Amino acid sequence: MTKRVAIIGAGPSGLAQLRAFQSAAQKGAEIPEVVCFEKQANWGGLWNYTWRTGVDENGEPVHCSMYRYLWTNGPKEGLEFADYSFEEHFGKQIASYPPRAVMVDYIEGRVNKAGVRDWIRFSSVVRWVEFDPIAQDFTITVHDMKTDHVYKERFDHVICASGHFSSPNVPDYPGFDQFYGRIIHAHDFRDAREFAGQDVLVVGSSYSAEDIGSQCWKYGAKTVTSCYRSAPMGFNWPDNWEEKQALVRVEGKTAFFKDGTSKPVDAIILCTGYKHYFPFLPDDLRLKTKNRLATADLYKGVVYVHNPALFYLGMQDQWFTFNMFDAQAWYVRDIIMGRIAVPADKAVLLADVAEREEREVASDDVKYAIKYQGAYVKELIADTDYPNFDVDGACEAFFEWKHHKADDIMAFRNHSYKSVMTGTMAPAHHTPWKDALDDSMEAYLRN
Ligand code: FAD
Ligand code: NA7
Repeated sequence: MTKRVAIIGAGPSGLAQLRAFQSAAQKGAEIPEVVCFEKQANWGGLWNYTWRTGVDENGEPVHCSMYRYLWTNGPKEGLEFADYSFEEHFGKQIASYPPRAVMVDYIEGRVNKAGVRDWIRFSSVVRWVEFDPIAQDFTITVHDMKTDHVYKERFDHVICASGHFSSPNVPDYPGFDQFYGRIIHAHDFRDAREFAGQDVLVVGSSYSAEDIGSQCWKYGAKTVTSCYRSAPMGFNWPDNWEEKQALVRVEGKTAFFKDGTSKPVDAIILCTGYKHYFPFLPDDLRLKTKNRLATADLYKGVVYVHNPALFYLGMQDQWFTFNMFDAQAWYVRDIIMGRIAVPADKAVLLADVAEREEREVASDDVKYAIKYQGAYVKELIADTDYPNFDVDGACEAFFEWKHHKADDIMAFRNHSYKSVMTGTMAPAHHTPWKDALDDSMEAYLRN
């Protein structure tokens, strides 16, 4: 009997998995029956923008953490699909930091070409997954929101691709309950124009703090203050941006910081990261990990050590994204199709995880971390037929990106890099990022 495989989520990771199976079928292999469950009405995961915050049209938590005017925060040359270049999709090379709408078009292009949309059941929320140790299979409980029908189906394998930048980590600070203004988490940030003319405080010192602060600055905030718990971002900020030590408390409209200073603020945006959150998984199947490069409990970063019939995609913190998800998806496909063997001895799986963790913490240098994840991508693609690509070249693009950010944080997106898939240099964008207020696809592609 044909194996049945369930994929949870049709974001970039889940779509990579669909494309991996479809590509094997295209080459003549017999593939399992694949069903992808997606709770949103469309594919694209986080890239599928919605104005909604809180709950969606079905009363489910909104998945989207993206916002208007978002441009990629790293060069597209680091994430390009090895089997579907930007040039193939757009018919020309495009600039290096595309806005979200351009990225969605690219993501969709590959899966439209592969013809896998019919494999996805949209508006279908996975409510629960159980493993039957006797039958050695999984039962998935799904809520079909279109028909308001809850049903169960059995699968031999489950691939969890539900993302981990959607459930916000929301700390509380003394005085928040009395604050005279708006307090939101980055997950609910949608339009920077809301903060035009305001004194904005962003809490956190990672990607969301940097980019949401920059969006507010670009779209007319009066001042931006960012504050850090561990280490400052340390960029050369514009004159009306100040970076402070940790927030301690707020009183009325005044924020107080660890260094003893204070400042009046109109709004507080908590850019305090996300939680790996799987409300549909029981204790024995649920991944518990921090946002790091070497996830806990995943052999080769994808096989759940406590039940190797269960896989997770994209659960790492990410330098590499789309092509890393591809590398993982091709690898998982080949395990399921019997092309790659997973050691039967659990001690071997655990040793693999321990070795990855040890290697990750050996250095806190950024270049080391980028190379570490690059090596992981290489390791996986070496064992499958995913098109080989110049991973070191992609790492070089990331190194340059880091330099460009250090040079001028509000201008790094004006730089261009060379595609490691086609060898073509990206053109310079026609308008500097800080002046490009119209980020529609039409405007962006006018190069
Ligand atoms: P997601 O994109 O989160 O997709 C998961 C999917 O699973 C969603 O469609 C969701 O609806 C579905 N799902 C979840 N639970 C269920 C359920 N119970 N039942 C059914 N379906 C379910 N990466 C970059 O490369 N470049 C960037 O510029 C960039 N910017 C980012 C900006 C922000 C604000 C954030 C939050 C992330 C950004 N990322 C960026 C990283 C991002 O994680 C990846 O690009 C990518 O979206 C991850 O894909 P994924 O499929 O693993 O997860
Ligand atoms: P990250 O990268 O996980 O960073 C979370 C940040 O939030 C980080 O600076 C943390 O500081 C800070 N943090 C976490 N908890 C607190 C509390 N309680 N108080 C103050 N600061 C806190 O999440 P991002 O949202 O920036 O990025 C996630 C993805 O979205 C990323 O892949 C991007 O592509 C977009 P710490 O350094 O731990 O002290």
